Amino acid sequence: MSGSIVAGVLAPHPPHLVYADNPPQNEPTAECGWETLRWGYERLRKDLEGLDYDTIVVLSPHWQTYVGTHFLGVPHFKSLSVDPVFPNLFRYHYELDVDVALANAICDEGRRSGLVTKMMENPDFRVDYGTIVSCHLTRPEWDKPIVGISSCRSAAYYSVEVMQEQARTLALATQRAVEASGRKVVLLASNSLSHRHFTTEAAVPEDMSKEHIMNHGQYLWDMRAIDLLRNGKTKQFIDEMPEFTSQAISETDAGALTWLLHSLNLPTYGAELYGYGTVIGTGNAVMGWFPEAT
Ligand code: 2X7
Ligand code: FE2
Repeated sequence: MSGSIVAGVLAPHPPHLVYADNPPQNEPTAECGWETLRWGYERLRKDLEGLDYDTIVVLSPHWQTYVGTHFLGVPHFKSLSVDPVFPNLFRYHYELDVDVALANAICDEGRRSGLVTKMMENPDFRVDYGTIVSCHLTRPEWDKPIVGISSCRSAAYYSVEVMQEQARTLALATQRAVEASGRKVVLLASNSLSHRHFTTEAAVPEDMSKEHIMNHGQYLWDMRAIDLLRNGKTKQFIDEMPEFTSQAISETDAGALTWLLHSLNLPTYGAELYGYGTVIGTGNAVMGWFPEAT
């Protein structure tokens, strides 16, 4: 049977959201915080519960590889993930399974399409917090294997346009590999929208009287992006991505959202918006696309 992509999710990864949820895996504890995003993720999880799927495929901006795109290639990882900037919020004990067969298939398809790709086979590798946070918030049970994909940083080395071309090629490779695998998958683009952030932290991190967007310009960019995506103007959003990425210093520079939207064939149907909120001044939206519901 042919595999398929049953959902695509814009799944931002501020570790603050895990901290505020107080799961048993995380050492620090919080009183509350960032509810509009956490409640948004809660609604996303309810919608995903109604879907039958085998694997979560996630592309993370915080696994940065400077020569090509890499894929987690070890069946099981277990370790402690500590956020380098927020060790006070995120000390998370993770244990996860990898769908190595599907990872290999995407890696091979990508290479056949001209991308530089590589399987990451070091069993002591520490999985990045972007992958862990997005997967945790989407499926805290950790009962589905994942495919972890790195960000090859071509926006930094070349330009957003080059990043977009490579992300599109990776998306087509992902589609072909998923179809051939027979798997039903959920794709996650793990990234924030606008990404200017405060450089100091409130004494109580979850003090929401201190949380707000960095500036009005960033807010306007986020609203524009969300409006386009909610109205199925995905192609227009992709065309505006170079300006959005540079003006809003957006985490879309990683290629995750471009990869997701091309994997979904640039949807002309609207995305479901589950929530929007700021985290230390950055703009974050949880959004979902359900190709089989259209
Ligand atoms: O990685 C992040 C992020 N993208 C946004 C906000 C806060 C922390 O970490
Ligand atoms: Fe990030």
